[in-house]
Amino acid sequence: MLLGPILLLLTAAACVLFALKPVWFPAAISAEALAYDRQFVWTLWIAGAIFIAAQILLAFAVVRGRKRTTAIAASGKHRIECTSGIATAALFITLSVLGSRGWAKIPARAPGEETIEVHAHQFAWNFRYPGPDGQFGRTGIQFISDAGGNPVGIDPNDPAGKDDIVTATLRVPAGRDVLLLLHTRDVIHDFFVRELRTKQDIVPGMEIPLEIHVDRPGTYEIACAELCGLGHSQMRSTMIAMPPEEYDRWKRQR
Ligand SMILES: [Cu+2]
Repeated sequence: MLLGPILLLLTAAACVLFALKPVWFPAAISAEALAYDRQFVWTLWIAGAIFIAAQILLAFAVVRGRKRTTAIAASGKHRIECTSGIATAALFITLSVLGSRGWAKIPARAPGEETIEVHAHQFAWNFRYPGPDGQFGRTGIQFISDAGGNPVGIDPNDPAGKDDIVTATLRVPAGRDVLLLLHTRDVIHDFFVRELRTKQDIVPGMEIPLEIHVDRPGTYEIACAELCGLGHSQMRSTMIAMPPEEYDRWKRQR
């Protein structure tokens, strides 16, 4: 008899937590992140409604059926099984189609965008800007030296690399398209900024493009979202989205 009310109480508590949102996502800072949030809320409402209905039904069945000592065969009711199966499939296919449309809207490479290289390794991030000449210098594994101040491995013999800027903090211009070229020198890492609602794996031997467009200036955490070794939890950095003029000034002064 008690199990029914307990189920309803747990359901009500879960609803209150979702309604009051004591812990929730940080504010979205791009159009893609807002689209993600809209999709998330849709999914949450639908899943929430099904959850509540299922719990009420369960509590009802527990209370009503408590005196029966023999189980009733639930299988063989083809109509109920087929209807619920088809309804569930239709719901999840619709949700995933809607979600993939949001994902597909993330723009491909746009002309005139700011290109920045992201270099991950156990357990730190580095960022490289092409400098005033607009060209990245050649790199090679043999030139990588964390102690020597060359974590990216820029070839000292290439003049194009002389003006490259290498930092431990990612600065991006707010309101402009930014193309991040993701690299890792050891294992798989994952570039994750919560406010962008974006996670992208970085695979050794590949250059992975990631287009971002930050609308709101501010300071945001970059975390590695791939368990990449013992120091994984320490692998974090900061993304500073600056007003475009301020960003240009910062780059000139480097
Ligand atoms: Cu990592």
